Amino acid sequence: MAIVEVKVPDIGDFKDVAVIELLVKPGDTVAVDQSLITVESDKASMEIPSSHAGVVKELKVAIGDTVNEGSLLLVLEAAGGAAAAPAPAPVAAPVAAAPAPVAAAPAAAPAAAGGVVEVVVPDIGDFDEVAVIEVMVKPGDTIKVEQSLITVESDKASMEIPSSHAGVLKELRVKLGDKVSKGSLIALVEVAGGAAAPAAAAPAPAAAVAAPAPAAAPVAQAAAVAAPAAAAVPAHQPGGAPTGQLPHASPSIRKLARELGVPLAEVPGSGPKGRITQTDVQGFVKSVMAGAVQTVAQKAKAPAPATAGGGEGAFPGLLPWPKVDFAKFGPIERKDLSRIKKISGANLHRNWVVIPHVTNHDDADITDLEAFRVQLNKENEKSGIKVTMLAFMIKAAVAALKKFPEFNASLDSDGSLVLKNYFHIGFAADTPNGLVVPVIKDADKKGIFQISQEMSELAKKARDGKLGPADMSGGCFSISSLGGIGGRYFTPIINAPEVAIMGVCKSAIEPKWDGKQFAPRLMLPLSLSWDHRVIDGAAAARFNVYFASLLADFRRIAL
Ligand code: CAO
Repeated sequence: MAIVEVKVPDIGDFKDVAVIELLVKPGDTVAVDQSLITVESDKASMEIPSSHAGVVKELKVAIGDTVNEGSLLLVLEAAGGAAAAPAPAPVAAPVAAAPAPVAAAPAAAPAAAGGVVEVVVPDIGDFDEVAVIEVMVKPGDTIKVEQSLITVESDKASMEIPSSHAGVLKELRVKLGDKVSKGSLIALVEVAGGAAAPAAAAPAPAAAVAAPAPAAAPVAQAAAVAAPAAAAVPAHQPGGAPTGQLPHASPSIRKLARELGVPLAEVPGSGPKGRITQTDVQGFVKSVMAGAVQTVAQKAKAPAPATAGGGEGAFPGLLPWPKVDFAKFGPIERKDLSRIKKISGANLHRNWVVIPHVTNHDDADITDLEAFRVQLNKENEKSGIKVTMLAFMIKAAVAALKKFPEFNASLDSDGSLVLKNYFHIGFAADTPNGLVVPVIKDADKKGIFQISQEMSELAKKARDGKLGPADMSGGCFSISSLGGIGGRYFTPIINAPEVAIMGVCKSAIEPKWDGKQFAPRLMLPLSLSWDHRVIDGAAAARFNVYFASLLADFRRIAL
C-alpha cells in the first residue's frame, strides 16, 4: 500500500479559491476522478477530483481554507499498492473540473463600432458539450458587458457565461438543454454605440433590429469573454444575491437531486452563502418521507380542505418536526395513537390551522336552573333518566341558533355560506380511546328528558366504541362540557364545518352583587369559539349573553 498525496491540480487562473464543501472523509474509499472537495471562486464553482484510487487516510483541508494549484488536499492509501511514487505536484489527473483560463476574446469587431455581434461561448477549458441549464436573458433585454447570459453545467462544475458586449439582445441562439462548446453561438447582440458602424445608418437601434443586418454591417464574431477574469462566474454571486433562478448547489448535488427527484429550489441550504449540501438534500428527503414537509408539487396535489376559503395552506419557512432521541434523556416506551385519536387529531389539526378562531368567555348564573334540575331529578328518580346541565344547554343552544342564524351555518367549498334550518347539536364525549362528538338530531323537536336519555345512550355507545358514522354526522353546533371534571375556561376547537362551539367548565358558587349586597350565585363558565370568517365579535358576544340569559332564566326559552 502506497501513501499518495493528492494535491490541487492545474486550475487555470484560479487562485486562492475557497473550499466550500468536503465530499469525502477519512476512511472513505475513492475512485480516480471522484470529486473530493468543491471550491468556489468569484468566477465558478468546481469540484476537484482525485488523481488516485484508494482509501482516504487524512484530510488536509477544511471548509473555509483557500487553496491554489499544488495545495495538499488529502493523503490517500493508494489501491493495490500501485502508483507507489508520490503523485507529482501538480497532480496530473484530468482536470475536467477546472475551467481553463479563457483566451482573450478574438473579437472581430470592436463593440464600440455599433452593429450586431455574435456572442459565442469562450474557451472554457476542457469543457465540451456542456448543458445549458439556465437562460438568464431574453430578446429585447438590454445587457451589460460581463452580464451573465446563460449557465452551463458539466458533471463537475457550473458556470455562468457572461456577455462580451453591451447592447440589446436581438436573438437567443440557445435554449435550455442545448449542449454547447467553445465557439457555440449564444446570442446576437446589437451593440450600443458608435455612429461609425454601418448599422448606424439605421437611425435607432430599433430600426437596426428590424432590418436584416446589411452586408455592409458585418456581424462581428466575438468571443463572449473579453478577459479571462470574466470567463465564468459562479451560479450565484458571493454575498448571497443569486444572479439567476438556480439554487446554489454544486453539480454533483444537482445530479443527486435530479436522481432523487428532489426539487432543489425548495431545499434550504446550510452551506456557506446558503449553498445546498448533500446533507441538506438528504435531510429534505427525510422530512418529506416523514410527512413533516411537503414539496410544492405535493401541496398542489393535496385536496382542498373541507372548509372553504382555507386554501391548501403553505407555510413558508416552516421547520421540520424536531427529531429528538428521547432515550438519551431517560427511559421511554412507545405506543401507537388510537385509531380515534389519529382521525380526530387530523381533523382537529386541520380545523385549528384553517379556521381563524376567536374565543369569548362569559358566565351564566345557573343558580335557579340547577335547583330546578335537582328537583327534576328527584321527581323522576324512578324513570332512570338523569338530567344534567348539558341537556339544558342543548336546548339553550337551539334557541340561540334560531336567534343568531349565522351560527347555524357552514362555509361551503365554493365559498358560499350554507344556512341550516335544522338543529342537530353535537356534544364532545370523552372515551378511553379518545374524543368523539355524537350528535343529537333535531334537538329543537325534543324535550329535556328525551335529550338526556339520548345523550346517555350515545355517551355509552361512545365509551363502548360502538358509535357509527350516522351518530356523529350532520351536526350544526357543538358543546364541549368539562363541567363534570373541572377547570374554569378553555378554548375549544371548532368542529368543522360548523362555525362555532360552546365550551363549558365546572360551575362554582361566587359572590355576585345584586344591587344591594353580594349574594352567593352558582356561576357556569362559558367559552364560545367562533369562526371569524363568518361571525363577528359583536355577534359572538351577543350570542354568549343570550345563551347565558336563557340558562339564568329558562322561562325565556319559551318566548
Ligand atoms: N358544573 C358542575 N357540575 C357539572 C357540570 C358543570 N358544568 N356538568 C356536569 N356536572 C356534574 C353532573 O351534574 C354530574 O354530577 P352528579 O354525578 O353529582 O350528578 C357530574 O358532573 C358528571 O356529569 P357527566 O359528565 O357524567 O354528565 P354530563 O351530561 O355533564 O356530560 C359527557 C356527559 C358525555 C359530555 C361527559 O361525560 C364527557 O364526556 N365530558 C367530556 C367532554 C370532553 O372531553 N370535552 C373536551 C373536548 S376538547 O378536548
